[in-house]
Amino acid sequence: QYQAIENSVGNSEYSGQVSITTTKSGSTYQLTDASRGGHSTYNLNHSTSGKGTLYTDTDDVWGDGKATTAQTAGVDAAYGAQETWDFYRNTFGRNGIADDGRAAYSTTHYGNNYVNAFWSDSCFCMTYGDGASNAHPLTALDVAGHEMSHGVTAATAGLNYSGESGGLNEATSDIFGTGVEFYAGNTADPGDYLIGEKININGNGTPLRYMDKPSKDGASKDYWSSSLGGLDVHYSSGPANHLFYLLSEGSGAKVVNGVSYNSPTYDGASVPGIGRDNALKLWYTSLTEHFTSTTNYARARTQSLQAAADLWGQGSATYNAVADTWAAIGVGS
Ligand code: ASN
Ligand code: ZN
Ligand code: CA
Repeated sequence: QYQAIENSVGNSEYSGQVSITTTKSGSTYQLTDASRGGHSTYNLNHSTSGKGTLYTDTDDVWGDGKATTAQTAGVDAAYGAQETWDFYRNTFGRNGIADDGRAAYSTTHYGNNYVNAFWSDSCFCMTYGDGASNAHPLTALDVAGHEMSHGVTAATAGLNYSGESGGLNEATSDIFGTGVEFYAGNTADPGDYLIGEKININGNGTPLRYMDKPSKDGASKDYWSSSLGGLDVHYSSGPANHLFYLLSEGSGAKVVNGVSYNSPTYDGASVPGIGRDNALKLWYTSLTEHFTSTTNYARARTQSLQAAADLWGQGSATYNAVADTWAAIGVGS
């Protein structure tokens, strides 16, 4: 009675026309992806409680690319869940957010003018607001990957969401949200080192955060200092986001997928980078095998160097580049 339909067409708001997997039940289609644990996407229709209703469709062509059509946010959310699942599975061999094959579920159109999106461990689910004037749902790929990565952190290191560990928790979500965006290779939303560049959260088209130089947002820090832990976790994430950028691309000026970056270092010395794939592998290995709930920046340095030793050997060129990059954000020497 139920049949998985792969290569269904979705017209998303932020990622163009995408391929999604739906389920045929009788003569209607449901936004349930049986090929990825059975992830389902629901429409809260502006409620703030419950699950809402499962998106259904009669012709299996979903959304129209416009935020004013309710189904469109469902397409973006389903696509984000799909690409996040595939990123973790194909990059790290991780089988779902908790590595147990279990799907999360996503709810869209939460409340009114709600400018946020969030993961909750208690429901093992994602919730998306519609943004200011209900005009810009927070369903872009990097936001979806960011939020669901909070579930991965909770299932692994469990970084406490305050102080320096909270900044590392937030950075982990920015790092893997960015990993999801690059992984998807979507031409309408190509990979970049910006967070939230598609959702117009500031009303003037600027991104929410910048990984090459976090201070460009006016509040995040580029480098570690002893006062870092007193900041909001979305600002104390700055140095670790900066570390990830420098590991991926190296310091100085660079253009990636048409976006220009210029990344400084703490002492002005340049660092070469180890490539984005290695940077992601380093952070994932650190998160899942070395970090704990109380890891701070100093411990993240030594723990990630243990991960680098496991991956590439102590004293290897890659290991040494990782050590130098921690110094480039003001951690260690
Ligand atoms: N969007 C916010 C975040 O992921 C929501 C939250 O739960 N703090 O950091
Ligand atoms: Zn977050
Ligand atoms: Ca981005």
